[in-house]
Amino acid sequence: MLVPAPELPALDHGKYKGTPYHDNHHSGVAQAIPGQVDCAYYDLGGEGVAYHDTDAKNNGSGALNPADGTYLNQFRMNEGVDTSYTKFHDQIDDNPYEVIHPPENLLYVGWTEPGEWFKITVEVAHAGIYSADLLYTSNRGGTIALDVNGESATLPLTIQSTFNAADPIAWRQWHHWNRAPSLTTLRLPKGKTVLTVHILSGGNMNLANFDFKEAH
Ligand SMILES: [Ca+2]
Ligand SMILES: [Ca+2]
Repeated sequence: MLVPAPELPALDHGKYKGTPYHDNHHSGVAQAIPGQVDCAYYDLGGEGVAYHDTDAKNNGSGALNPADGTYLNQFRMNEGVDTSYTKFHDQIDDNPYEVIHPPENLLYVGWTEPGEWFKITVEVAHAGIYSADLLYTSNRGGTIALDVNGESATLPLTIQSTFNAADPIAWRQWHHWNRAPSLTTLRLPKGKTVLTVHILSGGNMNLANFDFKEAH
């Protein structure tokens, strides 16, 4: 849903202290639009700056995924946002009850709760209207919303439930992947831009990535 904006909000470089994510395996270059924007590479800057999470613990990295020295299990394990990755053993994220199969070892943000948010600095090739697909799971549905440079840019976006009663394994309801086509359309300014992903209601979602394409 497009919300007309009389003026594109510009990024206030003096105000926002977050920076694009980087580590030894991932460059600090802002994720590019058009293109796929991975939620797990939300910005560096910590609680209250780059994100707000319900608890300071990462319930995925270092917890569900024990700290064993591997990159994926220990990914951002000391940050509050809860992150995990897709697993194909035992038909966890490669199961017959999901709509699509995600890539293996794909990092995502999970354990989402209403009121949580995280920011991602992106680099937009040119100003324009973009549509975004979302790769996600949601075992009971919910709503999210996006800000652009701190200004509300979408109405609440309905995330369809991926609950499938046919699945005999209860915990796997968190692993039924789907792609929401053109979940939203939004206007983006050219250049360095900060997106904020807000969890509004429902929670219990796994958010892997938004795929931004220019809308024609
Ligand atoms: Ca947490
Ligand atoms: Ca959380």
